[in-house]
Amino acid sequence: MALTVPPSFTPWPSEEARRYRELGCWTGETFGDLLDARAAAIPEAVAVVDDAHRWTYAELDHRSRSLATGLARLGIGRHDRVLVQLPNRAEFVEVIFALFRLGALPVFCLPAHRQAELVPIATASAATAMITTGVHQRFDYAALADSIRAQSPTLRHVLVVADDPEQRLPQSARRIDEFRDEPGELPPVDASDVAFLQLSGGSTGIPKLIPRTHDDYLYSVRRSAEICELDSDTVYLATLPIAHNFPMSSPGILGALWAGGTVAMTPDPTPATAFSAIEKFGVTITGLVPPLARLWVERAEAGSTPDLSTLRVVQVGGARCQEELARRIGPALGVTLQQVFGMAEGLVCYTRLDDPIDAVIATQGRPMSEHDRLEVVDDDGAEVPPGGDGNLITQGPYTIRGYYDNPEANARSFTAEGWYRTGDMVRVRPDGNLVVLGRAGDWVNRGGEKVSAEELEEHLLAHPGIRDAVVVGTPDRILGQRISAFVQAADPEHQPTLATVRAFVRERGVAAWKMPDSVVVVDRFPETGVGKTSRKELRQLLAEGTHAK
Ligand code: AMP
Ligand code: DBH
Repeated sequence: MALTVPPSFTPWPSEEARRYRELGCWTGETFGDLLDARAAAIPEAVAVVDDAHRWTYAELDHRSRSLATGLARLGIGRHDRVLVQLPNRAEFVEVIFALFRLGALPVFCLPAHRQAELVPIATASAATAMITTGVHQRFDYAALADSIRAQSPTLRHVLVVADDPEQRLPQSARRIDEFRDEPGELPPVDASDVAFLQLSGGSTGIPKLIPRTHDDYLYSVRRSAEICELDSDTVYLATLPIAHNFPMSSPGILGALWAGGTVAMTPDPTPATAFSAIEKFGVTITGLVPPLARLWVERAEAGSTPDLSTLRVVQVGGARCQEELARRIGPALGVTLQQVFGMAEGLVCYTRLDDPIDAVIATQGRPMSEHDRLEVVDDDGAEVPPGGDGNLITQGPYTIRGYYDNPEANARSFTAEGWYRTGDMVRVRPDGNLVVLGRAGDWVNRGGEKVSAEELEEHLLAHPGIRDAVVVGTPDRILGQRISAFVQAADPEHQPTLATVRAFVRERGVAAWKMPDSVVVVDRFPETGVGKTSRKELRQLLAEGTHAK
C-alpha cells in the first residue's frame, strides 16, 4: 500500500504502527466510514440536536455527503487545510464530517480566537479556506474571517454558516448553503492519513498544530466511549466549545456518535442555558472545566433548577479540580463525577465510573489504554522512584510523535526516543491513579523555596470568605518570585484581606514561606478559549501593574 505522508507529519515508527494494528487499536476505519456504518444501521436514530435542528443519522450522513460534494467543487480535497471556527450548533458536525469525507483537514479554531491567534494558525497550516459563522453573541465572525483572509496568502475561500439570510456578508464570503449539492462520488480516504489539526492550549502565544490520524483518534474515541459506558441511549451535551479536544473526543460528540447515541449542544455553558437543555434533550452525560463546574454546583445548591434527573455523569477536566469542589459535584447535581486529565496531543486519563469515591475526589484518573506508556522523570530526564513527584512523559497508540511542521517545538516537546513531554508534574499513586500537581511552570520559586500553586489554592479555598482562588508567582527583585493570590470573595460585602488570609493559612499549619505575599480580590478570573482559568494572563496583568496592590 502506497502511503502519502505529508512531510509535516511525524509518523509512528513503522514497527510500532504495525503493532497497534495487530493489537486492534488501529482498525483502518475512517470517520467517514463510522458515519456510513451508523447511517446504515440506525438511520432513524437522532444523531444531533440543538435549539433549531434535529437530525437523524440518515440526515447527517446525507448532509455531510452533499456538502462534501459541493466543497469539492471549490477545489477542496485531500490534505487541504480548512480553518473551522463555529459555535456549538448542529452544522459543526455536518461540516467536519464533510471535510473528513474529502480527506481535507479541519483546523479546529475556538470561537474565542481572534486575529492574534488565527493569522498565525492560517499561516502555519497554509489553509486554503475558512468556514465560520455570521453574527454570534453580537460578534461578527464573517468580518473576522474576511480580515484573516486578507492577511493570509493561501486563504482563498470564506464560507459562512448563517441563520439570517438578510445579513450582509463581506464580499469575499459565500454562504455555505450554496454548496449543498446532490451527493456525488467522493475520493477514498486512508485511515492512516491525518484527519484534522487540533490546537494546543494556552491563552497567549501561538497555538501549535496537532496532527491526529483517523486511526489513532478513533481508537481514543472508542476507548473513551467504553470507559464512559456510552450506548445508544446516551445523550451527550456539548456545552464547552466543541472544537476543543475534551468535548470533541473524551468521549465528547464523537464518542456519542460512535456509540449510536445523540449529540446535544448549547451555544453557551451557563447554568441558565445548559440546565434547560438538559431537561429538554434528556441529557445523560456532559463535560465541564472546573470554573464552570463551580457555577453549576452553586446554581444547583441554590435550589429550584429545571429537572436534571436524566443526567448521570458529569466529567470535570482541563484543569485540576480542587477537592473542595470535587466533593460537592455529585451531591449537588445528583450525578457520578468523573475526572478527566487529557491533552490534545494524545494521552487521556479517566477515573472510572465505579472507582472508590476517594479516587474520584482526589485523583485525575489513569490512562484509558493498557498500551499507554507513562514515565515520571526528574528535570534531567531520570526516572523518579515509584510514587515520587516528577515530570510526566508519555508514548502510546494515540499520542502524537510531533507537532505539524514545527521542528523547533518538536525539539523541545519530544525526547529523542519520541516521548511527549506533557509539561505536567504528577505523582502516580499505588492504585495507579495520577495526581496532577500542576504545570511545571505553575510552581512559585520564592527565594529558592518551591511552593505549589495548587496546594496553596486548596488552603485558600478552605477559607469561608473565599469562593475561588488562583495562586501565581510574579517577578520579585529580591526573592526572584513572590506569591500572589487572586481570590473571589464569597460575599462581596466581606472582602478577605492579606492579613486575615495569612492568619487563616497559618492556622492550618502551613509553613511560613508558603504564605501569600499579596492578596488581590477580583470579580472574575481571565479565561482561556475553553474556559480554563488563565494563570498566564493573571501573571501578565500583575506584570503590567493592572492589579498592583
Ligand atoms: P491543552 O493544551 O488545551 O490540550 O491542555 C492540556 C493540559 O491541560 C494538560 O497538559 C494539563 O496541563 C491540563 N489539564 C487537562 N486536564 C487536567 C486535569 N484534569 N487536571 C489538571 N490539569 C489538566
Ligand atoms: O485540557 C485538555 O486538553 C483536555 C482535557 C480533558 C483534553 O484534551 C481531553 C480531556 O481530551
